[in-house]
Amino acid sequence: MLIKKPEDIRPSEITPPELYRRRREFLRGGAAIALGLAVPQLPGAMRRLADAALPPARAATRFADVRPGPFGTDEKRTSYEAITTYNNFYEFSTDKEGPSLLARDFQTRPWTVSVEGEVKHAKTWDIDELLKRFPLEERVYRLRCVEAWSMVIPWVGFPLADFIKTLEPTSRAKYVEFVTLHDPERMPGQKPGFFGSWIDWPYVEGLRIDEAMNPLTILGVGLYGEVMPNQNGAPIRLVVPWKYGFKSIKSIVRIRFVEEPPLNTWQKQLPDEYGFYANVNPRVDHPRWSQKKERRIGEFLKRDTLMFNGYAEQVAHLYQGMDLTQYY
Ligand SMILES: Nc1nc2c(c(=O)[nH]1)N[C@H]1C(S)=C(S)[C@@H](COP(=O)(O)O)O[C@H]1N2
Ligand SMILES: [Mo]
Repeated sequence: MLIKKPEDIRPSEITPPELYRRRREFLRGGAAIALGLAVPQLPGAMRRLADAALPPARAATRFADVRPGPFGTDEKRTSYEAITTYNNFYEFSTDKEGPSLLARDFQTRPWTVSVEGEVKHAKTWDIDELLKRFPLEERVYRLRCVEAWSMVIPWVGFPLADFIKTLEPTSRAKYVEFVTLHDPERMPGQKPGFFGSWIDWPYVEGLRIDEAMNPLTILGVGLYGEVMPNQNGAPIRLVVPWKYGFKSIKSIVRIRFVEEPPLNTWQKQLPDEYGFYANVNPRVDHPRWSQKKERRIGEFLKRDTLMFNGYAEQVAHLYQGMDLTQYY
């Protein structure tokens, strides 16, 4: 989101000092190993240089069994480093680098996802029970942010449709609402008085039931074959590749089947700028900027943005006969 409020402050100002110290120590240790130098001998300036060059700590846990999934692009994948240090996750920071620092110690176990509303089998699922139940696939998808940048991310996840079929939605289930964790003690951006306090937490998103059942839609639990980094929405997030990135809600704790379209966070915060559908559409500009082109992270020249982010073949039929300038 390109929204800077006056109360926005840089993560350096909100990072608890002991966290900053720990990060510096951690980085310095790593830098020393990388450079083959003893820590105390590193002069300050050089140490800072080495710190800046270091990638963030990597979640080392690899999934044992991930089969290749459909719809993959063979475009160049964005680097792990860029995917995990250039994030939008306002529960932690409004700064792109902020979530990678501030979500480092976020605890994602125990974690439950409650299924509620218009379904036969409402129940609270333990995340590890979900992971055991559904076979994991790799899906290499483009992600197009409404801010006009994009990435190619090799997600690990499973089709949301597989999950929904087991739940047996009732005939009244027309929409699905997704909700992120609301816990200001664990998500500093949710604390009153912090940079994110102008947002009405928790973060909410919604899909029409046929969008949720589309084979492109997955619940993501990892990337590059590894467990989802916290800053990318651990332990479980939505991935809807034909819609602007903000629909792909992170760190989900509740999935509710409802009759009416849920009011999603950005539509609620800025109703003149964001609607319910948020399909990637180069022909419908954002009121404050064009959506015709995008900057692929890691590339210099801008690319043309594709209708439905290049997934028209899979999803254009969902919107047949709808005026997409009205339903944006
Ligand atoms: N709960 C929550 N989910 C969120 C966001 C957020 O701030 N909070 N940001 C969204 C936006 S604007 C984008 S572009 C994507 C970014 O996902 P990534 O950081 O994994 O690339 O997450 C989306 N999901
Ligand atoms: Mo975004």
